[in-house]
Amino acid sequence: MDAVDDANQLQETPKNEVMSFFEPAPLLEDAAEIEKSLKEFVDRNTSSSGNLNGKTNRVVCITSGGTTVPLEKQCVRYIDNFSSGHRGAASTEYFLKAGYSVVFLYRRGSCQPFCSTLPDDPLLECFSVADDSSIEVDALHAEIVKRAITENRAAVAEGILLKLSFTTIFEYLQILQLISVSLRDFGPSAIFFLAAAVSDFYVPWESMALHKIQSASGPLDIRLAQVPKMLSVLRNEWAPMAFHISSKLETDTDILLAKANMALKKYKMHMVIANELSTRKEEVIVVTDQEKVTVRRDSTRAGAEVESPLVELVVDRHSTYIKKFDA
Ligand code: PAZ
Repeated sequence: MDAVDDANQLQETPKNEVMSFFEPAPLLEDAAEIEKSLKEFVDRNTSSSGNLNGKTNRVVCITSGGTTVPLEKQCVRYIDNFSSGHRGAASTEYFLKAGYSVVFLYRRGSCQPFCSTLPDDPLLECFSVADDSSIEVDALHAEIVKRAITENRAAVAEGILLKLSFTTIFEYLQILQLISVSLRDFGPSAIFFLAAAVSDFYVPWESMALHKIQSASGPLDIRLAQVPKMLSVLRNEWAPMAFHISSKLETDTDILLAKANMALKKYKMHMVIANELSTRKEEVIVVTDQEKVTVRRDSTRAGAEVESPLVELVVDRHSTYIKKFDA
């Protein structure tokens, strides 16, 4: 990349690009409901009795899973990506353990916190019909089912876990905006831990077909527009005081660190989690402006996840960040 490219890459996202994404986009049907849950969550977690783990009220918004790009307004077909939501779901558990309250913004149908050790089809594989009126958990899965149900319910009932779902890129970005504005009162005590795989390209709403695209007219020719880079808007306007962590995934290891560094500088992230597609469950490289830390799963422990040391590192660096505001 030459100097001119570099300068272009470091420019902020123009306001008109952001407006032209949001203005024609379909409005969230359940915006009022989402705002209400966010208000309840914020009230609960800013009150002195809010956080039961005795730490000051720290909060993290975790995004998880992939956004879809609809090809039709009455959507039959859409573009999707590989993300399973495991990183976001597992990290939610570790942040809760570390005393954080969590807003979990996840793709409908993707991995959920406390469920990673359940079989792929829990309903059919964990339960059996005992008689006409009762269903029981198979002994083999009893412990993990009990843990998943009790820990999830406890976190939701205590008001320290709020789950909000999205499917499309339009829903994702609108809900992220609502969350970031709602969490402003937490100032530097809030983290944005962006582990979703967000579409880079989309079909603008105004140029999208209304009905199912017909195959009779031959090969499909679609022009995708670039999704405006909302990271800089989140960082600079929606949640300027928060601690921001974005993720960068590549399949070509030769460009991974350069791309992570670029994201760090361009969007003024506090951390970028760099990972390669095939090894993302084994190791990640955490890039900040002062260090590059390789974080590995403890392969000597069965069931150990890379998200455990990763969240530990994030919590440590977030504590240092908060201290700067106390001084
Ligand atoms: O959801 P998952 O556990 O399968 O994968 C997580 C991840 C690797 C998609 C995510 O953490 C990530 O790196 N997101 C950024 C994707 C990107 O650069 O487009």
